[in-house]
Amino acid sequence: MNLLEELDARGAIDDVTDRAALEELLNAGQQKIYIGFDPTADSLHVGSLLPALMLARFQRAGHRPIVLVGGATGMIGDPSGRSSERQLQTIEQIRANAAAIKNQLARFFEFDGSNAAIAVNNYDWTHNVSYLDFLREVGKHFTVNHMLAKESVRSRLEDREHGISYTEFSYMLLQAFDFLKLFDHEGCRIQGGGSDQWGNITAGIELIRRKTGGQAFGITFPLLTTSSGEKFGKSAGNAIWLDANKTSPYQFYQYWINTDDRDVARFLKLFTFLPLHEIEAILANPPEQRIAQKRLAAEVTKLVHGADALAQVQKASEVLFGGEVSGLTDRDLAEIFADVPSFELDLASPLKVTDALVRAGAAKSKGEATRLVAGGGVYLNNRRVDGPDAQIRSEDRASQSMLILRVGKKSYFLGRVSS
Ligand code: 383
Repeated sequence: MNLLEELDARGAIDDVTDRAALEELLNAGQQKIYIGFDPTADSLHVGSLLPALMLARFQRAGHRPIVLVGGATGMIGDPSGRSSERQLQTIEQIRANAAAIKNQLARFFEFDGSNAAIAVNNYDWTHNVSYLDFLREVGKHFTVNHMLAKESVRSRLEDREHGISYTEFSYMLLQAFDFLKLFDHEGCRIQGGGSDQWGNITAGIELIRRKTGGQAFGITFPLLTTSSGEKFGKSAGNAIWLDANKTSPYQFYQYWINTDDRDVARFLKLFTFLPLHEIEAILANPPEQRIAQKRLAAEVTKLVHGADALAQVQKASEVLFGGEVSGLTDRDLAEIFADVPSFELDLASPLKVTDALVRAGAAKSKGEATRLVAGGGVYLNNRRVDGPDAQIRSEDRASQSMLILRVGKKSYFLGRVSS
């Protein structure tokens, strides 16, 4: 299978310009391919994974990825796929965001060797181009008629209430200018992106043809939907970020674990580097074992947060199933047990387990608490409590200031130790 066939088999291609010629170009030798990311936030989210992986797949196939951060385009705002005008960001914000996402992107690529990745920022070649020069050199090659026909503009023209500013209307010219620059200076002939980028990418191909007579190519991948109707990359309305401070590795892992059975085959192909035959073998397991979801979550978490973080979240995920509660932090425990009742306790002096059970609301009375412990159904940090006289001491904390009480198989209570 050649690269495009492999991408097809993974469901990673929505559209390609002149496929036959692109296939020939890729077979002929090393090529450069670029994808742009605008610094619209201080972190990428899972929606950026597909483009990053697309570039990484080209790199693994021997080609050179160019990762473009849109320091210039981020100052304007891409209208593609948006139903309303964007708010302009401050220059400081854009700079800070650009630095943050550049770091995040770097972890997906090799920056050494014969097919090293290249990082660029379009601010570098855009900021000192004069308005007059731009209109003469770039604007002259586009008819407004043609620009109005692009989906990103057309949809906003139909919606008269929102409309589109002249600023956002001009966005496609900036992205076209980037492609021309990378074509001229880097010999880059391919641009990738999500299907929302089709209009911007083809604008660049057209500009290159008009200015140089050369042929450039575009390849887009599908924008994802989920079977459940929840937007891909959101959980209860919140974006799933790649920054561990915005979405913890535990929440990130859980997002993938919760993948619908109907989506898991598609996601394994799109979001992992696992060979297709291995994915088939994983999918042959009974769906109720959720082996496919666990593998998907493990692969993507490792890719984004690293092997150590993965080991930690896997361990944390076992805690809810009676696994060992050790080596975890307050933050881990607070996340794992976000949805269970919590209670305060003071361990300046030892506290009887039965008293703690009443405090936690796990038993209505001391009598009930005593019967629960005597029946062998009470656990402190997932270890069975011996008898009704057992005490909880300061050193029984599972993390800095937390411990876990459990009654029966599934009733958990999070204890917050005040001193
Ligand atoms: C800027 C300058 C270029 C080429 C591309 C750009 C950015 C592009 C854009 N992309 C989106 C973004 O940055 O707005 N105009 O949020 C998203 N991408 C990728 C992919 C996607 C697109 O970063 O479909 C999803 O992630 O293309 O929406 O010279």
